[in-house]
Amino acid sequence: MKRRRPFRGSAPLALPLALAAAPGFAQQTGTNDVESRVPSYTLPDPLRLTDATLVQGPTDWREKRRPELLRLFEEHVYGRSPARPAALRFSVLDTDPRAIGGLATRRQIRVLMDGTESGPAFDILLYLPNGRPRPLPVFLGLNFSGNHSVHPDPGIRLTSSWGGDGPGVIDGHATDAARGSSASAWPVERILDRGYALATVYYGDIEPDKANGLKDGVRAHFGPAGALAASDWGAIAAWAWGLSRALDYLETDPDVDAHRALLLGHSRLGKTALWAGAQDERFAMVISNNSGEGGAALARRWFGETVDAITSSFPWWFAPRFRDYAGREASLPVDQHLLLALIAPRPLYVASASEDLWADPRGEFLAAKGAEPVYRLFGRDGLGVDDWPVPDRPIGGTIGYHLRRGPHALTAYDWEQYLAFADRHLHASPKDDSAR
Ligand code: GTR
Repeated sequence: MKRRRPFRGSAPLALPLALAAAPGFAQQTGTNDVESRVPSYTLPDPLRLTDATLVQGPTDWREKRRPELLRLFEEHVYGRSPARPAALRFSVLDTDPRAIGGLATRRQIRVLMDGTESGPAFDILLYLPNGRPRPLPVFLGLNFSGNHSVHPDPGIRLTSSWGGDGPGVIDGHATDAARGSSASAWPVERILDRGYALATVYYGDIEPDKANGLKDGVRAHFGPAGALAASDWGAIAAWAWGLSRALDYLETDPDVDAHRALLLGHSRLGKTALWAGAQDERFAMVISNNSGEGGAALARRWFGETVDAITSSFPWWFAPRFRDYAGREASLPVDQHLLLALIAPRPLYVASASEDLWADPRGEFLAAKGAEPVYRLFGRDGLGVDDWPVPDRPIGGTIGYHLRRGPHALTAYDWEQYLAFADRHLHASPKDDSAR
């Protein structure tokens, strides 16, 4: 999708969990792609407060540990986001009941973040399968290249925001040639056929993904103004905030059951989906596809991308303070298993790809494993296995996981697992709040 740093190495081996704690080096520089060189590390205990008190049950988690962790992730990793703007308003731009050859109703909605037509805004593309009982469960995900890139449907508005450098984009502006350019990541017909609505938003509409993108995005409008302080929000937090504003709209759409909103994201947008889902408990399920460092992968595990690498290449993604932990991951007060734990007790799916070593597939599995104690606190199961599964064998209970054979991507295979997982946890029970 986007340019990735080159990474050497062979496909990861299915090693027993115990090897994660092989004795090793105290401090590393550079990156590592050799499992046997991963040093030992100790993860913060999800069920112990910073003052060392043990979390005794769901009430302690909700009232003490969860707020504490949210604050720590804000302060040290993603930065603090503002509340929902009081003036937030939605404008339905168009509804076509006969889109995609009559398969779906296409609705496009403009989210006016300060309530004015001239202020910051982004567009939601919503497909509703026709002939299905409403309100419908809905997948929501940010896309990388514009709403028009998810399907060749000529009725989708071309984004007028900065569109990066993808196919059909000329000098940052999307053209008709860009229609459907990301369709392989968005099997729209299949999703609709399975009885789900699909809502998507171009992340660049919320804030352009570039070093100076801040001046053209929501952070410029909702502040704070001037130079960023250590715990001010980064771009991931801004995109995540946009997802909550999209859900604000979905709550008002009578064709959608916002209690069954399934949040999905790939790669940097997987990191974003996790942070949005961690903060906003209205999301009924969260899916992280190959989210890697700053997403589902453990920061303390020296494998693949590091805090140093990610904050050197993409300093604007995080709160400025995150950079302080480059090469000092062990002193981070959180690690990413705690981000996953913040989704509990809601269904969570973490997916890796065997050739995606930069994202540390095994570290993603181990983070999911590390979140299990919180699911158990709520009487839910977690992954249901101890060993990292072989490729193409999906596993899981309330936490789903698979290691797809192949490269960093969001594929039809990934979607099939998400649809099955969603069916299992949410589809059969409209308006059922039990999973929340
Ligand atoms: C890479 C980055 C990863 C991942 C990826 C993507 O270059 O190092 O953390 O987010 O981009 O979003 O495609």
